[in-house]
Amino acid sequence: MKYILLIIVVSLSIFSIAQACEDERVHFIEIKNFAFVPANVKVAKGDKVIWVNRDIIAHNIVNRENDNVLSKTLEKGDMFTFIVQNEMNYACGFHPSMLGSLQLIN
Ligand SMILES: [Cu+2]
Repeated sequence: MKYILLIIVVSLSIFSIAQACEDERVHFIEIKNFAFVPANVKVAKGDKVIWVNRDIIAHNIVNRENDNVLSKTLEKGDMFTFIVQNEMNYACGFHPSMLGSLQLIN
């Protein structure tokens, strides 16, 4: 009986850990050759999005709906972390042809 309880407790713990990992998904977006790669990412609320600038040119992240500048100026190798609250179309403030989007799946 004790073993059965132990198995149940361990199973529930593993399930909780798996659930927690799933709840905190991380999406990496590379900025390279004047583009966001991938440009369109499917996300859920609470997901973490991390942009990494691979270019030698500086870029940033600007919300296209309200022109809010979300990140600092990202130099080569800089990262910007963002927790998803809503869908977002964004651009680079320095290079308006650089476009990307975060699309909500839930
Ligand atoms: Cu740019």
